Amino acid sequence: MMKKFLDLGYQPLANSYLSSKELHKHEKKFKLEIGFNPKNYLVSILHTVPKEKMFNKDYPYKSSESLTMRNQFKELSFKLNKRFKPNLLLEIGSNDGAFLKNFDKKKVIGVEPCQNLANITIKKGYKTFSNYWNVSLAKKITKKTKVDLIYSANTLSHIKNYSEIFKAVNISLNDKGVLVLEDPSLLECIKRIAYDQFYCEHIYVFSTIALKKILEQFQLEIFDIDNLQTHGGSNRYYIKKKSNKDFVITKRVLRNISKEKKFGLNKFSTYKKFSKRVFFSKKKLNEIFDSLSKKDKKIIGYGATAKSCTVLNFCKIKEGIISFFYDTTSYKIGKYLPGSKIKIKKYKKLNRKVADYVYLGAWNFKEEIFKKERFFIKKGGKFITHTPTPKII
Ligand code: JHZ
Repeated sequence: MMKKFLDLGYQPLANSYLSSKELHKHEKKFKLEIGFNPKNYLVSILHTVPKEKMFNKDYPYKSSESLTMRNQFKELSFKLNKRFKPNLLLEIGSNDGAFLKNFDKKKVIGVEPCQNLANITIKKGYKTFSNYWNVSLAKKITKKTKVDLIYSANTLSHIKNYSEIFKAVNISLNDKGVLVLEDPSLLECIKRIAYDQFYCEHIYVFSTIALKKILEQFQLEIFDIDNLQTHGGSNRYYIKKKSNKDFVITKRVLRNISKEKKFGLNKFSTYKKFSKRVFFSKKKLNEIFDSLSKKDKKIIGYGATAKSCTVLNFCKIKEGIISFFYDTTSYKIGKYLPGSKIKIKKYKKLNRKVADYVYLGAWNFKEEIFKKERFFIKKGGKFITHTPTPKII
């Protein structure tokens, strides 16, 4: 049923940063192939890794690490309060509480399977369940009171069994309640040749047309959409139970659907073209690194993202080409990127003594980073990006 269109080779677990002790041990790698299902338009990776291997007590990614995300969650909390006035809200994949902390503690419940992250909100007094979201948890949490709003950002794309998610949502959500989902947009991913949206954790990259089809199976429907710049282009879907007639389906939903169909997200040929562009992108990026290395330019990386794992391993960029990465996440500092084994150092403001060129691992935070590093830019420092086309900026 799934038709393969892209092979990104063998890849290590994207968020499994290596300690110096692990550096010389054998790293387990997994085939990263991407496919398209012509029946429901779903795009997904073809070989999945058990969730316990990825989302556990050592999960390194914290949503609060970026100012952009902190601001966005704050803004969104105002918006949701104003539009839906929820008395009780539940977040699936609450991470370190970047979103939850904008609400009254009595009015929110977090669900976060990674214990190290759940502990952060538990310690701050937020009711948080350190579990995977599923039917039995939904029954337990909302036995007495159902919730008015369920929010989940960058979580649905990580869960193989989406049926379980929506079944559980139907149990916990009031009949008049709203489900708000936020995930990278497939249209933006394809347009920007952002093939690094594919890695072990991102089982799906959703389009509106695919999500719509899935939701139909659970008597749920999208009634509004926000197109966001977040994470290199995301969609925020507002979803209701079909039986709820309080919300009309906005023109934005219809516009997104026709935009995606016009672009060809419902056709396999679109993905084959994308695949060709990905290989071209690899060639171009390698040419840039090769020419700078020949000139003995100092190159470092910025933002040791999960996405970087796909790029570095697919393009075979190793330590020696990029000397090290800067990152602000304490858990990543002192470790090495999986596969490429490039060291991660504690972030310091960029200056020309350290680097001539900086590869943007966190390209999705380009604006925030460029603002922070204006001094480096003023002094002639340059950045390298692979999206939408590999270039020096
Ligand atoms: P960022 C993770 O992906 C994993 P990643 C996950 N699978 C997912 O879906 C998304 O998040 C949402 C650093 N940084 O957000 C912090 C700086 O050092 O692009 C982070 O390590 N300085 C759950 O890892 C990384 O970059 C800065 O100024 O691809 C950003 O990671 C900024 C802005 C970030 O997600």
